[in-house]
Amino acid sequence: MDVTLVGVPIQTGAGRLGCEMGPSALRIAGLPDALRDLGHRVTDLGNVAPRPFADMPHPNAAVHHLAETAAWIETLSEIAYRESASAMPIFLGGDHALSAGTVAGMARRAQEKGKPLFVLWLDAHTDFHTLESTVSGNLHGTPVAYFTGRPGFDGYYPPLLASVDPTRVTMIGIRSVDPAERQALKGSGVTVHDMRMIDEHGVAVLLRDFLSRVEAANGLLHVSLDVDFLDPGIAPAVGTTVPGGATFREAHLVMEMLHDSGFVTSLDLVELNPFLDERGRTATLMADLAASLMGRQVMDRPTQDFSGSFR
Ligand code: Z70
Ligand code: MN
Ligand code: MN
Ligand code: MN
Repeated sequence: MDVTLVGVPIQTGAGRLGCEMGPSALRIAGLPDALRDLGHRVTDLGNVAPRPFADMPHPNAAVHHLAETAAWIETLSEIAYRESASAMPIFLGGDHALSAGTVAGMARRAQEKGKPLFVLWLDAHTDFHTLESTVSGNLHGTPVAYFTGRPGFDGYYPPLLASVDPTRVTMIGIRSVDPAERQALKGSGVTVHDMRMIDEHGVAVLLRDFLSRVEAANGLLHVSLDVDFLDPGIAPAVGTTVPGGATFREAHLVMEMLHDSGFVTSLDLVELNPFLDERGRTATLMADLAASLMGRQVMDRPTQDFSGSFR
């Protein structure tokens, strides 16, 4: 498969600094070579930069870095649309605000192909705030509301050329939802599988159900993997740790099932904050999960971790 890696050193959407080092850490963890070893033709565009921006105040005083984040979103929407014409783009984040752009661009691509776009959101959070409802003002809490076409972004984020039908969005791993998000999600059509659902049914049942809907509709599938989908015990490199996340085995199973489905057309790896990592273990795990999604089998997982070494 042709794969394009896009480094996205955005950190303006998060509440603390460090995500801008995410793309470097994912490369150092060996992601490009792991994909090449699987037989993919990999082009790394390096790190990209947002278009120029000017100050943009918002009535919600909590909102911070709006202009820079909006510039990133516009740039990334164009890159996702352009690159997906000929390859599978993999976005190396960077905080989760980047997905407002990548998913918007993929929605445009899907529209042009006459196919529906499905989104699998693997996250502790629903990221369903608008610019008005966010309390923290951290814009990584807003991408899903934006790309599903909720009002509240007009004149701030770039105009949506194509939106994602909320009934085609499924979230797995959810365990931290703000009151305004919970209210907005009710009746939105978004499928929210919280951790209790995983515990009761097993993640495979939930994912199989979603994948059968993608298949029935012959859709494109965008996967957005937030580091905090994982339990902080195995993935400590996140700004806000939320206990009770997905295990190593659950996360790998999700990736392996996604690979087997053959539906995934684009991927975000987001919220890795290498400043908070322990000897690169979270970066290594994220690279390992991406390799599993791209075809690495359980029996082929490396027995030892040589990431970060020259070879
Ligand atoms: C909360 C907020 C958030 C991380 C997303 C959390 C948002 N709903 N935090 N990802 N790490 O601040 O809006
Ligand atoms: Mn936050
Ligand atoms: Mn998120
Ligand atoms: Mn999150």
